[in-house]
Amino acid sequence: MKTMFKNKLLNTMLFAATCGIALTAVATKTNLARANDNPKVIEITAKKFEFTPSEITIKKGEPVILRLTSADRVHGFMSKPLKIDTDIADGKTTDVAVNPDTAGAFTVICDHYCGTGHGNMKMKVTVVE
Ligand SMILES: [Cu+2]
Repeated sequence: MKTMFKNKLLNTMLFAATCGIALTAVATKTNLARANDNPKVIEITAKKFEFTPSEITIKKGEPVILRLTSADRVHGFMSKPLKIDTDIADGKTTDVAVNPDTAGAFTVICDHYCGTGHGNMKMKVTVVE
């Protein structure tokens, strides 16, 4: 009789523990889904001959939206390793989705000729683990 009670208690405890793990798993999954549905937005402004901010840090495997605007004219926004290649038109917002799969330091350049300082127009994107 005593053993049966013990087993029942053990089963109840096991059941509770399993539920706890399952709930945690569901919560983690929901958080991940939320992060993907609603990625972090980073605003970047381009103007002759710089990007502001000139450096950003993002996380590997964490999708972000780069919200690009220009303060003067059309600029380019290009980084091969980050799989970004777009133009930033004047007077409208350009959203670029980035989901970096490699950690490191990457350079984004303006690849749309915009004047004498064009060759030095770049920004740094650091991807951390
Ligand atoms: Cu340029």
